[in-house]
Amino acid sequence: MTKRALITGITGQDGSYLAEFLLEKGYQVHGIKRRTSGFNTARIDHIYQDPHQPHARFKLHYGDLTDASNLIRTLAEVQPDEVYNLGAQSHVAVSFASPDYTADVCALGTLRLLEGIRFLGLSNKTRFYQASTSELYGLVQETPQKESTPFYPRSPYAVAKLYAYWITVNYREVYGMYACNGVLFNHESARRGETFVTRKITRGLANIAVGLEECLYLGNMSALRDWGHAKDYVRMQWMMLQQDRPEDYVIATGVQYSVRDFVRMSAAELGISLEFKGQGADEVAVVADVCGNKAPAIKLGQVVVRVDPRYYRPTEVDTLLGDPTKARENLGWIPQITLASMVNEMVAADLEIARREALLRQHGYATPVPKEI
Ligand code: NDP
Ligand code: GDR
Repeated sequence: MTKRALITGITGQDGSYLAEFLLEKGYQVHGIKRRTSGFNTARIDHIYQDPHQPHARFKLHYGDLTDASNLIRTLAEVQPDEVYNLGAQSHVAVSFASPDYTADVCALGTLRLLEGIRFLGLSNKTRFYQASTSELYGLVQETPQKESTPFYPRSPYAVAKLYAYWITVNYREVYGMYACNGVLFNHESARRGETFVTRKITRGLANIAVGLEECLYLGNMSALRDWGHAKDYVRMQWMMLQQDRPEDYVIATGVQYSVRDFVRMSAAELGISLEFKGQGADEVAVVADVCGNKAPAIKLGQVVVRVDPRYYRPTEVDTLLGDPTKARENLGWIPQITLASMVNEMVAADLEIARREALLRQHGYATPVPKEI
């Protein structure tokens, strides 16, 4: 029998990789996408299948995590073997601006799905994966963070995800559902949203390299994160649902870098050596050396990164470092993609986009569109 998976957040970074992964495994993949005024399927267009094809294994359903009746109808129609709840207002900084909406989507959205599964009598059939987060650790109580480390969320996003974490545990305990949390540390890729710091850096530096922009503005460059690759992490999401018993797992690399390190590594991919000067809001990154031909618009001494305190968070999560021992020992999960190769992939992808944009502008087919990110 072909297994059926339902993915919320299928149009996002993880949803797109997970859909690819499950299609390769032979699943029938259903995804919930939001109605937007423009197209929002760029990350999954390459796996789209015409629903008129008799054997199409990929289907999108309009829906929203804030809409319980829609979720129940979709669950009833799909009768999924596995539900992956990846949908979220996932930006920590934005959650301070939209706390109510963030809670509705991230916290109550999770409850609506779990309750839908229960209400439809699918508790014994449907396995449930909840996209939990290292942001739960917030003001860290122990380093490195593992499954037993106490939580201390530091943003409306993290508090909403705390509810989602515990309601998932609760439905497992009360109704015997196969429901589990993957407590995932930051994971990135060339498909990462442009406003998260890694992608903002690779995109910004690539734009500067070809002369589309002059300077990149960042917030707290001393923040420390444990960055992995999204492809490795979606494999683990699936593995978690294939076990005999549902359990919660920390997924991380166990290695930590600062935002400043990520800037330095991304610049090096472009042949640029940076010198960091000053501190706090006065810190800047200056070009100390350039080699190769990847960054024709860069000049020695150019200030390519400045700090803009607008990007500071009201309450920051200064440091996160995960301990993935349980995932390695119980499931044999070991991340395959190193940070260096991920940075290489992200910079190469953004450089290609920047070069194409530069060419279009040069020939009058595009004009600069300033974007606030
Ligand atoms: P993205 O922000 O790339 O994707 C979020 C997805 O959720 C998008 O498909 C988005 O749709 C969808 N979405 C947003 N609001 C709603 C809503 N109201 N109803 C239905 N869908 C909605 O996130 P990632 O792929 O990076 O992350 C996937 C999940 O994992 C998220 O829950 C995130 O919080 C969590 N997580 C992510 C980590 C990471 O480092 N990437 C680490 C730990 C947890 P649209 O495309 O229309 O915006
Ligand atoms: P995070 O990711 O908040 O960890 O949440 P993000 O990339 O946004 O920030 C990481 C760190 O970088 C600092 N930072 C900046 N961040 C952004 N976005 N923009 C900047 O200009 C900037 N300058 C410095 C931040 O202050 C922070 O310390 C991500 C999301 O994917 C969540 O959904 C997920 O739950 C967690 O990872 C684990």
